[in-house]
Amino acid sequence: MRHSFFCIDGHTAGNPVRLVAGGAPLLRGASMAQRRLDFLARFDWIRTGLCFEPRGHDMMSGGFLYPPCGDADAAILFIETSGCLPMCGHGTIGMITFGLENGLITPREPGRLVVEVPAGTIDITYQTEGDRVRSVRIRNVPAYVAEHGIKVDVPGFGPLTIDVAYGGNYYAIVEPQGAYTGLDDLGAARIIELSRTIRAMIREIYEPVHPVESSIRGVTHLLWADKPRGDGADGRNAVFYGERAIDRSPCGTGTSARLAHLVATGRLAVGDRFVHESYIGSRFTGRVEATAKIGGIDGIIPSIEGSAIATGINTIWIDREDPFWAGFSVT
Ligand code: PYC
Repeated sequence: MRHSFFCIDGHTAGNPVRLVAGGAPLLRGASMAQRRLDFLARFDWIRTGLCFEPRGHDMMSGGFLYPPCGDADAAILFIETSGCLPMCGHGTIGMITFGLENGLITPREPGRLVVEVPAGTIDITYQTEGDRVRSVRIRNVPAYVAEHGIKVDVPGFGPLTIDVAYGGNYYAIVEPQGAYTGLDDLGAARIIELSRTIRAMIREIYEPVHPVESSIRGVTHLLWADKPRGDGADGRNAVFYGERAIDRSPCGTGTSARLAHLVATGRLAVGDRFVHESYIGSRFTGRVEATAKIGGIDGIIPSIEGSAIATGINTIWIDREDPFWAGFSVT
């Protein structure tokens, strides 16, 4: 049996976005958080088939547009090599751009959208020029610091002190210290190798659980923070996800977590802007929009702004006669 998925492929700030415009399964659930669990239980083969090799690769990421459960313009379910994320910033920027440019999303009010994602509801504003969407700004779900000062002694590298912050996913944030002197001194291969070890070490001793939505839990991503490289930037980062991926974009949920972290440690305040560079030098503009409470915990409402480009359309088949119909991942 052959399943067809009609995709618009592209990238946000260099990181891939595969918008699956046709072929989404019908999901059960009264919220996107419930629909995410239903998808994982019954349709995870679609994610692995579309994201893993041979149809995808280590960084592959994207999602489906769904009708909203409540009073929103649209809903998104994210797929990625590491699972179905509660929220994905670069993915949202890409899917909203491709959805608007191709008539898949019709805003009730031009320039604004309310979108349901598994992590909550996000507000979007966007700028257009003719038929093109030039930028998308996401007022994200509340972000907060979940834990300060986790100590790990990384074999072959040395001791690190790490904070964990939430920006739609939980991030272990590694700032320059000890043997970590900056992203360029490490290089991509070493960042990936160390990130896998550090994430496993943190998972053994600590599991964050979202105070309001308990299906969101666990450290999934690592954010290596660094000083900026280009003019006008305020910081640079490399976000590790899945098993071998470094986000090519500055990472929307990572930037959100980093903003909460910088506010919690007194280095940013409400109203501040933070231009974040990625490993490859692409940029998002982050802003600290407001303070927030997350189940009684102090946090912020972050926003992230960036742009995306479609690279083509792609009809992908998952054919049950293909020995690799559900994809594979080489570890
Ligand atoms: O932009 O939020 C993001 C993201 C998460 C994982 C990769 N990108």
